[in-house]
Amino acid sequence: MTDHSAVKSALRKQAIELPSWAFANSGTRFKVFGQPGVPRTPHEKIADAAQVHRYTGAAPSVALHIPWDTVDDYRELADYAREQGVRIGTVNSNVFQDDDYKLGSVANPDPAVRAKALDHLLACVDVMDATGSADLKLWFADGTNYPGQDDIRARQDRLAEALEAVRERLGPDQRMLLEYKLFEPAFYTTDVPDWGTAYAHCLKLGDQAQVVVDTGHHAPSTNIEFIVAFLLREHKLGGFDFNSRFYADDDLMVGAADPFQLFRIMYEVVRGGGFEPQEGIAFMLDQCHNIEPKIPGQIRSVLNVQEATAKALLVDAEALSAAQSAGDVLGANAVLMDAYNTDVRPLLAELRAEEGLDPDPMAAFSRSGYMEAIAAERVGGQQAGWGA
Ligand code: AOS
Ligand code: ZN
Ligand code: ZN
Repeated sequence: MTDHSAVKSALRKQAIELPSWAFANSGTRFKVFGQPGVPRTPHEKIADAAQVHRYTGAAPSVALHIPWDTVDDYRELADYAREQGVRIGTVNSNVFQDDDYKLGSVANPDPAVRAKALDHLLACVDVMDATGSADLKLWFADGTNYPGQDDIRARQDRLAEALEAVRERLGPDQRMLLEYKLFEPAFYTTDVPDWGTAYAHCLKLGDQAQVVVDTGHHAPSTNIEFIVAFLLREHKLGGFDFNSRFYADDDLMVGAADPFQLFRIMYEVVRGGGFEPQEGIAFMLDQCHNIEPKIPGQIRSVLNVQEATAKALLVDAEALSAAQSAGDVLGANAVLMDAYNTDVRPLLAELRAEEGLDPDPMAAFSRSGYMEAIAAERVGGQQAGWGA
């Protein structure tokens, strides 16, 4: 039998990072539905994120998105986060919202636009220096819409040049995490479309560059856990952007569309030693709550990651390995499915009680009156894409 105290102690160490933009208004290209009490400033986004940590005990950091979270004094913002009981985590760069970036950012054919994009990336490292953040997350909307529009190879050269300049700027304890995405907003070529491209760039860049797996950024039916296993084996998995999807980059709550896939991913993380501090994997959420309330949406997402992790930790490694060595196909599959089919909610409730938390974070937050208080206090909440 698996030892539950080992499972609990692994779960106690799990830290899930929340995206500041999940607390702001968001929507599709058709409509942004405003919600009452939505944050008006980066400080208010951090205050909301702190609520998620307060009730789950598992979300101690918040990722910033620059320029959406622009402030005059980032040290003060980091102090404020600490006062709220959380810290500032990954800094996300944004080189996609300006008119200048119509044909791309760091891979743009125009050297002036490339220089502007690189300046922004370097400015994001300045923000990291001020907040004490270790990770810069790079996602590029760069690509083309039509065959012949630009030179695919030249764009790779331009991208590589910018990435190298960012790497040179990093401090010794900082990393760059390169995120790939199959398509969107570009529809013909995307300059970092898959893990192979991201991995090849990161290999050239060296130890301070690693790949981010956003679970919504693949072609349908892609075996994401294989990618996780491979990258982890190569020590090139920098982190996750967790969310779930039915069709494209839906950014729905993680574990909502396919909890079994999330379990399979978490199993490969456990199997590959991905919870060991030396792997330094950042477990981030990248989600938008377009129609559901945002703070409870984030709490639910954290609980979903915890549940998948608990199940992955429950896999009987010895029994699995014995069945695999014996070529016992059905036996090996049964070991994995036994863990997946375990109801881990009582175990997690017990763990929370031991930590002095309410066993039911959703209910506890709902009772707290926080949602009603912010709805009354805050008027004019911001859309995720607007700087405060
Ligand atoms: C975009 O699709 C990516 O997932 C990025 O991580 C992006 O920076 C984030 O979703 C905020 O827009
Ligand atoms: Zn992402
Ligand atoms: Zn995305």
